[in-house]
Amino acid sequence: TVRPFSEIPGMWKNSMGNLYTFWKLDGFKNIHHIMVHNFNTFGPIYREKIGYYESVNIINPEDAAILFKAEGHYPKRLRVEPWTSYRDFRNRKYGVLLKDGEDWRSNRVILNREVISPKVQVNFVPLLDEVGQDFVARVHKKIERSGQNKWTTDLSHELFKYALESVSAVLYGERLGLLLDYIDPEAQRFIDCITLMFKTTCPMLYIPPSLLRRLGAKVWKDHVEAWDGIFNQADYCIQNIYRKLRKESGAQNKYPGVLASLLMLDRLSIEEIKASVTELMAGGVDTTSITLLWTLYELARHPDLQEELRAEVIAARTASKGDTVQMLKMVPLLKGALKETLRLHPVAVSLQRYITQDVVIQNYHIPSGTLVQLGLYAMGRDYRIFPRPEQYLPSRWLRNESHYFRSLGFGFGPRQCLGRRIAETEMQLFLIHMLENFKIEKQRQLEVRSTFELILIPEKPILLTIKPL
Ligand code: HEM
Ligand code: 2DC
Repeated sequence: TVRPFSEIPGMWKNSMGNLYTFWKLDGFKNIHHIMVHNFNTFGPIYREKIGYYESVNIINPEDAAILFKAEGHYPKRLRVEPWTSYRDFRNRKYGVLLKDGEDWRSNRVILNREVISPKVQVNFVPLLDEVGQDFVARVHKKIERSGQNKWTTDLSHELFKYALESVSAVLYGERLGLLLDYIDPEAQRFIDCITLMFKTTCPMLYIPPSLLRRLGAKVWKDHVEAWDGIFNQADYCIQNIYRKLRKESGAQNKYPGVLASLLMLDRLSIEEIKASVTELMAGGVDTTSITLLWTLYELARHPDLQEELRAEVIAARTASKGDTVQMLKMVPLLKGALKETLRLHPVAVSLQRYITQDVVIQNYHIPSGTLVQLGLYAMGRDYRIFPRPEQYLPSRWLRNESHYFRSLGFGFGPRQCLGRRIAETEMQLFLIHMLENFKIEKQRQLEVRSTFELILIPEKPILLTIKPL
């Protein structure tokens, strides 16, 4: 017989006490480790209440399947209150990230066509390939200048620029020039604002932003300043394209980018286009760059695997005879490596949905309307789900190990990551160019853990040594 909701194990009775313990344990930074600990204590399902927000947490792929089958027609995830508060405060429209219900769906359907349909990926490849080539040229130059035939560095800043250059190329059909020696200080400021925006979101997840605003808290002020910086820079880029489009007459043959395509399609209002394009631009920086950094870190730790991947890439280059789109279909192990990176180092600590029908998970009844969270980080490291989870094994994604609801780094279903195709293409092309040109090495055999700054990021800088082949 099915057990009632009230019997789900966990610490959900003393929510303010939990908030205090959470605070003391530096829970903000360790949310992912705390979730692993909770699954070890309570088993594969537990209930939790921290401050004002309450959820049921699950870890098994089979349970994730039940969760996503109950997400309804308008899938809704946990609302990031500081983000909506900022928009309310400044009177800005929500983009697809923050919308819900029919408003979300009608916008998302139109955006899907321009951003993640397989049809448009073909347009992105040449743009992203060029950015990849420029990155490699820049690294060669850095190596030359070092005079040591190698370059040892914390690559994160270069990767942020690579990611912003890539997503901008796709959105605006134009280059910002971030891989040149002298870059626009405004673009650097945009990158810094995104980091600050993520960082200042964390404490406000558990304390209502409206309260912090009335108290004049520094964290709220910093958060507003960060979003202001993001919106101003995005506005500047969008205005620029908008003006050009109005001046130009007649159809161009060249692919004009996502923004111009949306403007010409004329099915969303300008304000709606602006809101979603700003989210895409901001969402496209830290996510892919940090995933690439983790991948390079893993390749440096596994030299044999690095050679294997290089061989695959070189063979694909030859076989595809200069057709890059074709080449991307011939690198299964490289794609496995990216999945493996997101398994061990996911960007999102959890996936969440408010379920729209009653379900039974682990033999407990869960009523419609409950916030259910899948612990993505915890799932990726559980030995019952992934054999030898501590090992970085891209080939596990090629073998007949079960993949059922196990590759969820970009979320699932109609509410999954809108930037997924851009991210995947951009990351695959980056790795292809890096593997064709350089050997990646690492200083010492140091383990780097994750820390939570809304997204999961390395707790300390990762130093890599890059050598020409
Ligand atoms: C949503 C992960 C890159 C834009 C999401 C979600 C995840 C995610 C887990 C929530 C999905 C769900 O609830 O099912 C990632 C990862 C990335 C990445 C791992 C790279 C490695 C990007 C990029 C962009 C982007 C490059 C923009 C170009 C968005 C947007 C949403 C989203 C707009 C909200 C979609 C909606 O609510 O309809 N992402 N993301 N992401 N992501 Fe990404
Ligand atoms: C953070 O408890 C932890 O892709 C919270 O590109 C639950 C939660 C809700 C939504 C998640 C968020 C977490 C992590 C960051 C995500 C976000 C949805 C989209 C966002 C996963 C897990 C992200 C990084 C977007 C951000 C776009 C933004 C900069 C405009």
